[in-house]
Amino acid sequence: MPDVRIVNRLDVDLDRERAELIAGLTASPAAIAPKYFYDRVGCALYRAICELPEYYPTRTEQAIFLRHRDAIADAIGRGGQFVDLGAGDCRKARSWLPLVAPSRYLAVDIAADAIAAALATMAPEFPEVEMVGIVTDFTRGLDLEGDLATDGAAVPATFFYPGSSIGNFGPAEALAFLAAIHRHCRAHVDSGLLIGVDTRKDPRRLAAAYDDAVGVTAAFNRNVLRHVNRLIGSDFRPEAFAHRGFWDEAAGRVEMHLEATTPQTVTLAGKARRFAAGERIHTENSYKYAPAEFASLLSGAGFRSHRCWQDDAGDFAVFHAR
Ligand code: AVJ
Repeated sequence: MPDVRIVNRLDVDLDRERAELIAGLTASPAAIAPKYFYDRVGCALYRAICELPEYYPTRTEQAIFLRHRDAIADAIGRGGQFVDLGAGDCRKARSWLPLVAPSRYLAVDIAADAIAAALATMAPEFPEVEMVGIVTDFTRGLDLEGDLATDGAAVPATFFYPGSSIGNFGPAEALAFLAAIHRHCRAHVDSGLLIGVDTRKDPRRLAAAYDDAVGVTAAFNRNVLRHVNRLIGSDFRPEAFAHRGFWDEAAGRVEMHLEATTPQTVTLAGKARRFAAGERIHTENSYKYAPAEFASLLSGAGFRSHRCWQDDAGDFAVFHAR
C-alpha cells in the first residue's frame, strides 16, 4: 500500500464552527459561509454545476490548462511539492502530476470524505509520490508551514488554487490570503503559485452562470440548509427559500442568497428565529477581476513576477506567480 497520510484538523474546531453558524443565522442580514455548501450532496451538485452550459469557468480554465500546458509546466518546474488548495476530488491536480512530477502531493480541503477517497485511488497511480491529505478550513488562515517538507534545505512548493475559488474572498481578504501564500513561497526558494481567476465580463453571462435555467445552482444553494440542519440541529425547510443569484457591478461580485418565500419561524439552537417574507440569507460572494486588477493584487501580496494565460474570449485567467 503506497504511503497516504490524512491529518484532520477540523474536528477540534467543531464547537466554534457551530457557534459561528448560529451567530451568522441569528444576525440580520443572516449569512452562511460558502464553505458549508460542500457536504456530499453539495459536492455532487457542484460537479453538476461545472457541466452546465451557463457555467463557463471550469471548462474555460481546463481549456487554458490544455492549450498552455507545456508553458505552465515549465513555469512550475519539476519535482518539489504540489500543494492543492481546495483539492476536492483532486481531479484538476491529477492531470498536472505527470507533468510536474512532484515528490509530495498535499491535498488540502475541508471535505474529509472527498480527499480520502481521491487519495486512495490516486496513490497506486503515482507510487513514487508521497500523498498527504490535510483536512482543514484554510479560509481561517493558511498555516501549512508544519506540513511542508524540508529536506535539510527547503523543498520548493507549488501552490495550486484553481477554479476561481479566490473569488469567495473579498479583495482585502484575498490580498491577505495571497500574502500568506507568498510567505510560504519565500520560506521555500523556487516556490510559486498557480491560480485560476474568473474575469469581469458581460453581466448577463455572469448572472446566468449563477442562476442557470434548470435550477442546479438553486439546488446547490438550497442544499446548504440541509447541511446546516445536520450541523446545528435546526429545522430549515429548503423548499421555503428561493434561490437568488445576481451580479453586482459596483461591488464587482456575484452574490447568492436564499430568500424566504413566506413568513416563517426556524428553530435554531433551541431559539425561534423569525424570517419575514422576502428576507434573505447571504450564502456566497464570487468576486471577478480584470486581469490587470488581479496582477496588482499579486504584486501587492509580494509576488515579484507573474505570467498570465487566457482563452481567446478573455473569459478566464490563469496566473503563475513567484
Ligand atoms: C467554487 C467558489 C469557484 O464561485 O463560481 C458555483 C462556487 N457557486 N456556483 C464559484 C459556485 C455557485 C464557485 N467556486
